[in-house]
Amino acid sequence: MGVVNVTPDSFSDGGQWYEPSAAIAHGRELAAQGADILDVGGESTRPGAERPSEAEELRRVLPVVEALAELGVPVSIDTMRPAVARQAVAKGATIVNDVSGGAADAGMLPTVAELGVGYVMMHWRGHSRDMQSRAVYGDVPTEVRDELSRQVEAALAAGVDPSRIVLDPGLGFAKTADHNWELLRAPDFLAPLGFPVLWGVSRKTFLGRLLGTEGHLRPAVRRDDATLAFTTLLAVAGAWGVRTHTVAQHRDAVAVVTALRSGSGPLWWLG
Ligand code: PMM
Repeated sequence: MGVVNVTPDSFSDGGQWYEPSAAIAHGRELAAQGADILDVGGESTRPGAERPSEAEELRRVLPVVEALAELGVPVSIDTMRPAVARQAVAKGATIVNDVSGGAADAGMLPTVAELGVGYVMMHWRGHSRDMQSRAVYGDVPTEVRDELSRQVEAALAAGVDPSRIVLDPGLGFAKTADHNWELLRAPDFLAPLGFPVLWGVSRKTFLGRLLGTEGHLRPAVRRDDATLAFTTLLAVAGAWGVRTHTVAQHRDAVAVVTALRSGSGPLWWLG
């Protein structure tokens, strides 16, 4: 899944693709590099971010969704708002990527059920403005799994088709670096729920901290090689997908893992 942020303030690529024409060109480039999905978002979720109005979010994303849907690559709309989801689907999006997993707006689950589209449900505890105050866990994987499981129950009760659901642990959302590492050390922790799993590791701050020197974070655009290491590991671990800011090298990593898997005979390190 290639990221197309139409925002002035995302931590990872803030402002770079804010103009619709730049975002469309960027999406085309990611598609040419082999993205399986283009994820278009108009709300920055970096810690501390204020929300744009619904009208502003629509203004940012709709022309980009419409143009990219014409490429024939599935487009997901990264939104917590049912009205944005509905209008983006009318413009050609076929997946709703909801970082709140249906928790931010009571209208989202019935809307997704009605639209009959794919639904990425991420683990979330609250809006970005103050989410890091909610980064308090006893056992991180168990709590993330239990909370996602409750959201899935709500989605099914609202009529969402279970075969269209993908789960996402929500790295960095109400989670410290240590919490992220704990989840990544147990990449199959969501397996008991029985849904495909998407991971959003790309350029996140915990990588900046790992790679930084003398207390300075490594800048977001120089975290792609570390992200690639995780794409390879997560492909080995059986992830359904990864959400990344660059695509070409991630495709190559997935091709390597797929080729190893397609041979015969035991491959002990692929599990
Ligand atoms: N992370 C961001 C935005 N949307 N969606 C999903 N499903 N998973 C994520 O981890 C996720 C997301 C935040 O960062 P960005 O600046 O890279 O878009």
